[in-house]
Amino acid sequence: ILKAVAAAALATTIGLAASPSFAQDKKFTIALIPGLTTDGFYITMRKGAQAAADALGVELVFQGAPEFNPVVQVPVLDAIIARAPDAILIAPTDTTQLVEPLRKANEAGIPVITVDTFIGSGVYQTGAGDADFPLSYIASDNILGGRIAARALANAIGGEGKVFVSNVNPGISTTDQREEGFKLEMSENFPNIEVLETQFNKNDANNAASQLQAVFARNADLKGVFGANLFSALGSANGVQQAGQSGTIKVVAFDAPVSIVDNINSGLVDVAIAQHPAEIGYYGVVSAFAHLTGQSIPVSIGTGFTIMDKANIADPEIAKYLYNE
Ligand code: T6T
Repeated sequence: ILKAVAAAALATTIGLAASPSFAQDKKFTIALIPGLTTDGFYITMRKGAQAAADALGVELVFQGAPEFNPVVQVPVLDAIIARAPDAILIAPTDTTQLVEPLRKANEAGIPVITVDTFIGSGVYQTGAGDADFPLSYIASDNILGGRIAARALANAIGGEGKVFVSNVNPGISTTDQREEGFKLEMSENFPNIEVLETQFNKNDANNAASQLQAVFARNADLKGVFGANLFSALGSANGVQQAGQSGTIKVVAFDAPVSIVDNINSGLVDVAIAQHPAEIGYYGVVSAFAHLTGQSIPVSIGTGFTIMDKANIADPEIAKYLYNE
């Protein structure tokens, strides 16, 4: 018997040595469902996810809806569940409306990891809430991001005057937290700044542009705007330009599509806060793979920011964080 065990051990050793170090008998399929497909943020996330999938010999399926909206995201999720992938990475488009649809995946035995956005409170695996079943949450620290935006805007307007937040829709974890962080920072540290009512643009840059002009029409002394995601920021900047207020009404942008470079160089946008979506995608796939191969994984992974302005945007170490299109 001992001989047989030794032979088996030897075979295993030889088998391992002869194959690439991470080779798996089974090729895992990991699905990535973005908030929407036509957004440089998620396109860049996919690139990072694909890099990890290639490194680990995993098949990555990227499937999403053309709009950031739970009504169109849930059918995509259902279709993915029907394909029974080994794991699902998803940016849920609503903190509550995706709970039950994702529970179906969990109950079907498909591990769920949320990337960028979360469901419930975003605190998972505590045994407490009924939305704590995802294994991990991999994302930017969006409250901190909102605080950084507030400091940048306060600085740009000299610490006083009226500003507002251009936001997507209530109920999205990321943009809710950015607004929360922005308002906390303003109320704690900038008593001479008045934050006007938030304008919700439904992730439509055209809405954001007309809302900017409507707020300016009601407040001729408007000093600045915080665009809380890519479309909010681009639209707000367009609105400022259309109102002939470029450089006068200051714009702080969350997210960093390539088109932000011209806006920074022209002075239309003061600061852009780039997230690191490729990292989110990369570590999403790595975490799913680790779980599938029997490793324990962190319940949350925080990725960083790169702050872009006129002084640093030409630096390749900064510009490499611009999003892919
Ligand atoms: O800001 C990102 C993402 O973090 C957010 O959840 C939704 O909007 C973006 O995709 C940018 O459009």
